[in-house]
Parts: sequence; C-alpha cells; structure tokens
Amino acid sequence: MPLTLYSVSDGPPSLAVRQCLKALNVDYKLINVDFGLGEHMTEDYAKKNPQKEIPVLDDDGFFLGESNAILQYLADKYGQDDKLYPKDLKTRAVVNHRLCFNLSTYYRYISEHVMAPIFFDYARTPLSLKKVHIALDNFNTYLQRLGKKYAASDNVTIADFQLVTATMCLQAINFDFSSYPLVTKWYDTYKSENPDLWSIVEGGMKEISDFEKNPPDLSHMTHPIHPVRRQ
Ligand SMILES: N[C@@H](CCC(=O)N[C@@H](CS)C(=O)NCC(=O)O)C(=O)O
Repeated sequence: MPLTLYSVSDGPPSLAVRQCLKALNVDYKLINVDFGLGEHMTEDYAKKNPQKEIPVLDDDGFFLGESNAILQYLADKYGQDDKLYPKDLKTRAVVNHRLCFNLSTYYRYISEHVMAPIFFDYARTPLSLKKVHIALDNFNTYLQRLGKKYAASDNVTIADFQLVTATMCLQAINFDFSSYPLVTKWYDTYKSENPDLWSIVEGGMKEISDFEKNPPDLSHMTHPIHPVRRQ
C-alpha cells in the first residue's frame, strides 16, 4: 500500500510535508482536502485525525497528524542518510528546537497575523504585527548564533521545510522582512538552491496571495473555533 497524504494546497504544514516527500523521493498518493467545503470537519475525517486538521499521513492504516511528527517519521523511515534529520545528538536537538520554535512561535504568530484574517473574521492588529516582528527577530538571532547556511545545519533539514513555508506566508502578503538580514539570506538561499522544493511552496504562496486580494467566502461554514466572516 502506498503512502497517502491528506493535504490542503495552500496549507503551510501540508506544504512542509510535501517538500519532505519530494526530498526523500517517496511515492505517495496525494488527496487534496477542500478546506472551504469543510471536508476536514466531517466525522469520517475525524477518524483519521480527531483534531480535524490537515495534513494527515496514512501509512497502510497507520494515521499520523501534526506535521512535525509526520516530518520526523518520514525522515526516519525513508532517509537514505541522516541529512534531513540528523542522528548526531546535538544537531538533532537543534532540528527539534527549530520545529518546536516554528510550532510555538514562528508559524503561530505569522499564521495569526497573515492567515487567520484572510480566512476568518479577524483583523491584523498592532499586537499581531508586533508578534511577527518578535518571531522574525528570534529566528534571525538563531541563524546568527548558529552561523550555518540553513536553520539547523549547513544542509537542508526537516526544520527548513516548516520555516520556509511559514516565511512564504509573509511573502504572500508582501510583508517586508528585509530588516532581518539573516532570515532574508537564508530564505533566498533556500529558494535558489532547492528549486524543486520551492516550486511546491510557491504554488501555495500564489493561492494565499490571491486570497489576500480576494478573501474566500466561507460564510456557509460553521466553524467550531473561528468566527466566520459574513459577507
Ligand atoms: N499543528 C498542526 C496544524 C495543522 C493546521 O492547523 N492545519 C490547518 C490547515 S493549514 C487546519 O487544518 N485547520 C483546521 C481548521 O481551521 O478548521 C500541524 O502542524 O499539522
């Protein structure tokens, strides 16, 4: 049985996992979940992921949600070497740190500022903007202290997949982060050195960019958490 990935085409966590599968050269079946139609909010989907979130990996009946866990599982299972998810204790710890930082702070703050107001009835506020700057400043400091080409090492690791897709959300709304020079350099390096991986991210970025200009109409949706924008 091939792997199946339930993914949303403009979802940063989904795009991170798709980059990983591409980097590992693993065959898989891609199932596009339609967020606007609420395909992830059904009871059937909840059997795959009780959190009703996208992505979910199905490895022959073994269901795994949470994109960080999926990245770790895929790199451990299919990595030909330990580059994407190093075995060296300290390098692996830095990768894990960056994944946690992305989940707790970097993507969280970017998502609150960029994504939530596109899809739901939230505003971009001085506070949400301040949090993005804190996240960028943190990341810039981590890059400066580590002094490597990528987020956790001199080569791409699974941490870059998450941090790149989060940063892409900023680019999608033309957010200027040039005052964070190491973040800018790392992001540009990633794009130019990994065009196949970047093309996956770029597809999602174009969708987010279009939605920024013409927000989707989700007024039909009843969401358990987010306030739906009434047109
Ligand atoms: N921590 C999760 C977050 C996944 C996530 O939030 N996915 C979004 C789509 S990008 C989602 O499914 N949201 C559900 C909803 O808002 O109803 C992960 O990294 O996999």
